[in-house]
Amino acid sequence: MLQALLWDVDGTLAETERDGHRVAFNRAFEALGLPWRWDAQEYGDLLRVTGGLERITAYMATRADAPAAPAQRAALARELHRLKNQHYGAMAAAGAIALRPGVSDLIEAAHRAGWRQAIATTTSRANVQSLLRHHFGASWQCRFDAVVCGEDVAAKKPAPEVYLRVLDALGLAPAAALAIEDSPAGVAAAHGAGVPVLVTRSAYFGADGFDAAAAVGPGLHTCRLWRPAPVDAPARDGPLRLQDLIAWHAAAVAA
Ligand code: XBP
Ligand code: MG
Repeated sequence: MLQALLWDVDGTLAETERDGHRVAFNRAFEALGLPWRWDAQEYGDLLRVTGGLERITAYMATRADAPAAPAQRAALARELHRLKNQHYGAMAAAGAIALRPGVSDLIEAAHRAGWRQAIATTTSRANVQSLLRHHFGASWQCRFDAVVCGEDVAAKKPAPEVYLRVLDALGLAPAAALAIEDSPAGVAAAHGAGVPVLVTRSAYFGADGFDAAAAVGPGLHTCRLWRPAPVDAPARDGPLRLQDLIAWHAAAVAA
């Protein structure tokens, strides 16, 4: 039986990658006088590396104008990541990063129904806090029974550790939960932990296959264009309902 929703953050709750982290990285480059700039398309390729610190470190390995000495390069990566998170926090706090349509309603519906909910993300805790405090207020943590972030794990997604830690915190078996993700790395992480997963397609992963997912669709705000389709979807319009999630989860667990 479905007892908990496990939410990914970046790409799932909001288009944080394109509209938040990317922009904030560019501001950090500018602040340090670096000529590097990431446009939306290049950033999509860079997302193959999960974790902001890991991403900038991997990027520097491709740049002739990055510091050659490993210690200097690592220090620059840390400083850029710190500055990036500072800019990201300011943007999130100012409301510059909107939640994706349907996200808030589904979180509230699950909360009212007494479902347990958790955050399972590879982003830094400070970033999660700034985004959710802005959208759900100072008491945002009341909606989530566990919040596991990038700092809490030794191996980020696609490793399953973040999901295993959330399950442990909730005291639940994997089959009692449903993950909501947007990326191949996120789906692999949930799948690796044995958690059925729903994919809400985001800006950067619109064309990926997601064979391991219980259902794949364009967003939580609509019951249209989901595969498989919600049971009575042809006869209705509007957002996904908790019943749709229950049905997909049951089918995934039975498969
Ligand atoms: C996605 C990530 C994150 C962000 C950047 O996380 O890989 O690393 O791109 O955040 P998820 P940080 O989809 O699991 O939420 O710079 O804080 O790592
Ligand atoms: Mg994501």
